Amino acid sequence: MTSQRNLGKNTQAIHAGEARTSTTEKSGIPLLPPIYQNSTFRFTTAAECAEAFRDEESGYVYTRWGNPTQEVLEKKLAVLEAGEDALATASGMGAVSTALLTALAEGGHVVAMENLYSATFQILNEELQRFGIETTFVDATDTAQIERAIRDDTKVLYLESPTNPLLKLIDLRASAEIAKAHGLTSIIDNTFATPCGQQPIALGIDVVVHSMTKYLSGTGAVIAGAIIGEKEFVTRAKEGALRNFGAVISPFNAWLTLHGLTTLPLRFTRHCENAARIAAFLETHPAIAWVRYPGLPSHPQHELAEHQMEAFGGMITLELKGGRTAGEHLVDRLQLCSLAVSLGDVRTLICHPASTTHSHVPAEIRQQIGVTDGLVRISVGLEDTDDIIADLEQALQSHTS
Ligand code: LCS
Repeated sequence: MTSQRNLGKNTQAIHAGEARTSTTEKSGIPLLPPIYQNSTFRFTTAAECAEAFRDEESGYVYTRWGNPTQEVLEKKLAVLEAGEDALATASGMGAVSTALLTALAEGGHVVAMENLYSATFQILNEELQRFGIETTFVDATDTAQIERAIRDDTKVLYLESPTNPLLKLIDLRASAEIAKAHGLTSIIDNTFATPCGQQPIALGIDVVVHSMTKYLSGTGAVIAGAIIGEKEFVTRAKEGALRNFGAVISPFNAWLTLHGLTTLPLRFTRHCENAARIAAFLETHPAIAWVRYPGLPSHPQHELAEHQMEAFGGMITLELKGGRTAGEHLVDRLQLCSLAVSLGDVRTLICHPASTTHSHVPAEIRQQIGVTDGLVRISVGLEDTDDIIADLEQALQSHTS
């Protein structure tokens, strides 16, 4: 495994975690890791079964506790995110909740970025509150605000960068240093950047979570999530919150994600190339007030993006001059791009966060964090860029003309 960490990203995505030697006496190893679509495992003796219960490393017992297909995926994820160990989960929210439940104890306190995926915001703002765990939301683009919000009982620093949907960036190295100095567990949702766009663990962050529903699986076929971090944390998550609360990934979804991951670096490069061209086109369009893309020099934190990101991703956010009406008009007229939530798909997906992904966030908080009514989010797909631009152009023109 150690040597796999020195390989290139494409090689890691294809080979890491996969068997090179046969586990049976027969020769011929399946080139694709097989799918173990079973809930339980049979033992031949009581002693063998008891041993598997005593020592978890010694064998598979029950798929909620572990499954060979899931474990190949987890080994690949750990290598790609440069973490010691990884855990696959049933969804991105399964990863977020499992990571938080593992890092927190009764009555603790969280400092979190104010602009987060809406369900994560709800977990922190509502669900955990019910158990006496408070969260202070700050604009973590200003790291001084993180430091100021830390209390004696703070246990976790929770971040997203780039954020959903505003593509704000947080200085991860500086944030990780603050967390370390105060003994906090730092957690980042790396869904938008992927391990190809930024490597938070190498920048000092403790735990990475993902919605693998997005770029990591890549084809829009699964709901899945992941946690990557130190072995001690991942083991606690696996043997505690994941197993007992039950957000385990199904073998089939683990298998689909595993194969999606093999093309992640290739896909991500193309997502980034397409997004860069489309962002530049949109920025010059008269119907658009502003465009936000970390790779554009006009992004307020472009310098930080260049410093901490290896690639700028496939997400673009823009504000239409005509507000909500113009936003609805745009999405109604698209012919190639799809009006859909989610992101990281091979297809270009466009959504209107105020009425969809962030509709559960109270209007005044939406306004405060910048999720305005004219905001449109584009997840740039892998189609030919000229075709995406032509579709956007005709949809925008029919409104302005
Ligand atoms: N984290 C981020 C940054 C997300 O964007 C999402 C879902 C999740 C976690 C949750 O992942 P899930 O449980 O759905 O796998 N984001 C969505 C979005 O922007 N549109 O639809 C879903």
